[in-house]
Amino acid sequence: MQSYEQSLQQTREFLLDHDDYLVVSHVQPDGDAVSSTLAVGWLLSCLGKKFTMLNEGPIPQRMRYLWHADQIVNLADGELTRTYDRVICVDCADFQRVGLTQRYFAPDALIANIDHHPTNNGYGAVTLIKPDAAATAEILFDLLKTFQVQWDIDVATALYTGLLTDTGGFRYTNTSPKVMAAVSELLALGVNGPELAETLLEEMTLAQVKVLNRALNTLQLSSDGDIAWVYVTPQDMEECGAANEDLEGIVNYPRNIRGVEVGMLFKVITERSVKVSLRSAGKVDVAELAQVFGGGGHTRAAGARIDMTLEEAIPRVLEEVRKRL
Ligand SMILES: [Mn+2]
Repeated sequence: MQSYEQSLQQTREFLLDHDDYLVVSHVQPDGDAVSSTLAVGWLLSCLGKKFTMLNEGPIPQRMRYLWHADQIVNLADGELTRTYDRVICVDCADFQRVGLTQRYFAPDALIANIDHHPTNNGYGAVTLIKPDAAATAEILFDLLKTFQVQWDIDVATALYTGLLTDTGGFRYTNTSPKVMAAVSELLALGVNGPELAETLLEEMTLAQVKVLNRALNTLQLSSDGDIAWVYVTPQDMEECGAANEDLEGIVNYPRNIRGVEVGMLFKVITERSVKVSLRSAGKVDVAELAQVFGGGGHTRAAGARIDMTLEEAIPRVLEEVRKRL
């Protein structure tokens, strides 16, 4: 098992020794996924390397102020015309998380896997995994330090965005002294913390409020009051004009009820497919629980896609939660 320092060096060499990279992150990208993609792109551009940034879907509207966010190719808008031999995956706990972007990986592509999920399975030729990092952005903060590049407000804002969003606004247990030291440096580079908090954490679209209202109308509590859940259907999404990104944060409402240990959001995808988001108050390791269903994540925040109807999936997940309480 190589040390974190060795992994940083190995990743540094991977970036210096090659050219023409594909930089990807997970489907339905969050703040850390987007900012990590851009921080790697920023570094590669400083190194004079060719690169393409790619995601399966669109970048959430609220993150489009980020440096070169408009240059992340979205497969919903268009295809790439070729494959890549050098791929950098950020914030992806397993290979499947990259979604349809894997079509553009050459069959023998060398992959660098940069991530902070404890459930990361170590795919790729180069691995830079730090499970106790608050965000992939924290790992990239360390990686960028190994290069002689002049940091600017663009990269500082990207890194800050990943740290801010993955720590829930510097509130979750992953908000370590290391995070705050990094944040201190980023603020000194001119990052506008309050404005980012407003844009990324506070501001809601009307569609978001409407779909939240629908979800809260489905709220149910277990008889012991320690598990709470809500669900959203495709019809809700359509009638509210909501996109996937509008569901962000909804799962915190059931979780925030006093006495609740596990909060859940079920999103119906199709007749026989449901996505569940899980949040834990601390007693239950929801990353481990999500793995039962082929998903993953962090001990307090995880998710999985389950090929069942909503009516089948809810009791099945409840049973697994109950076992752990
Ligand atoms: Mn992350």
